[in-house]
Amino acid sequence: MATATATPPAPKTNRIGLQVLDYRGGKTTLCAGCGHNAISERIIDALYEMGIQPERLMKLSGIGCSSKSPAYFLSRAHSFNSVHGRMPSVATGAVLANHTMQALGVSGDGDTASIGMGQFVHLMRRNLPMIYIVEDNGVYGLTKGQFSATADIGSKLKTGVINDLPPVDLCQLAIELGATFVGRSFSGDKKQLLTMLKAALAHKGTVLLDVISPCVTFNDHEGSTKSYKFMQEHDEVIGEVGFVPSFEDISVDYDEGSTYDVELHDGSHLRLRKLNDSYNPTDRESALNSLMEAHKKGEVLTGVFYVNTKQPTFVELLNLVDEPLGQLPESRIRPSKAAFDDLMTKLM
Ligand SMILES: Cc1ncc(C[n+]2csc(CCOP(=O)(O)OP(=O)(O)O)c2C)c(N)n1
Ligand code: SF4
Ligand SMILES: [Mg+2]
Repeated sequence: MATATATPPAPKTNRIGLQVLDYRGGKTTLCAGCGHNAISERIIDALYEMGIQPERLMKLSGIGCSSKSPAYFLSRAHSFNSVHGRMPSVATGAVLANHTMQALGVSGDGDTASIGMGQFVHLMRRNLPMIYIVEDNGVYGLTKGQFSATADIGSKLKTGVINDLPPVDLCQLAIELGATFVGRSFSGDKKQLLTMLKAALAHKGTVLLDVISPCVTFNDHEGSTKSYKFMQEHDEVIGEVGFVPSFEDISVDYDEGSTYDVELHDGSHLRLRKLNDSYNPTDRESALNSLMEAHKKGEVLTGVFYVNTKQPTFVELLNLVDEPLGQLPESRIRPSKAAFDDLMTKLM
């Protein structure tokens, strides 16, 4: 008698019919246990769960172990690995050439806060629509673990060298300069990081996510303030982050008295639990004060610190046409001979 063969279950797909496999990249060459690998995993999950078409994503990075990581997620997306510290100018050009795509930048604390600082600050003040992730381990991992500009004062290298310079807080800087969605997370906090990434995908404007991402090879020892152990002991969550995407039922129950509800551009909702009455994530001063207070106490504050959904993006400020500039036909970008002649007459 013939035995019935069971039909294998259909693979799980997202809202655009793709499997999580469609969001994967090449095999990582980073050290086992490197925080950057966990961040790549969360990026894959967030893009899958939000149903972003892989070919609609542009991945941008600089130089460093962190900047290599876009090779390890979304092979089907477009990718540009720039010169060290120059990702912001490449991203600005790419977004202006095609603002209909989702831009995702991945950089390191060295790539951003040292060689790339000049470029970083100008990106933040323009509110260019993109997500900018700093995989922050306090060292230049790729060049064997020298201190970066985000290393805390008093932290110690494996060689015993103590850092005696104050750190640059990239979140504080981004808020001061004009970024409109600013937060910090930890590569070891799966739930918080995934939620923040999904909310970031629904925001229109510059998102800066500083993700503490321990370097297991050069900065995970006693005396480091960017180690797994230090983060487990000093991570102070500013308020639980919740996110309801526009394609789900937004009436999900929440207590208005204890939660800030911020409607994002695509109709999604970011929900932040209130921890105290003086903190308001839509108020820059509140956000900056909280970060400064946390520094004084030696805590690493994580969560979404600041959101502003009212500020026009750089694309809106420039009044760009709806279509990608890079795809406009010559007839729309080249002034006619009559227009040139007219201009020349006026200049004479
Ligand atoms: C112009 C230039 N200067 C210096 C270097 C050497 N270099 C390569 S990566 C790097 C720092 C990387 O640190 P970070 O951005 O924190 O990335 P990580 O490796 O820690 O993830 C440096 C200084 C370089 N490649 N190019
Ligand atoms: S050296 Fe550090 S930052 Fe680079 S891959 Fe290894 S653990 Fe990650
Ligand atoms: Mg680094």
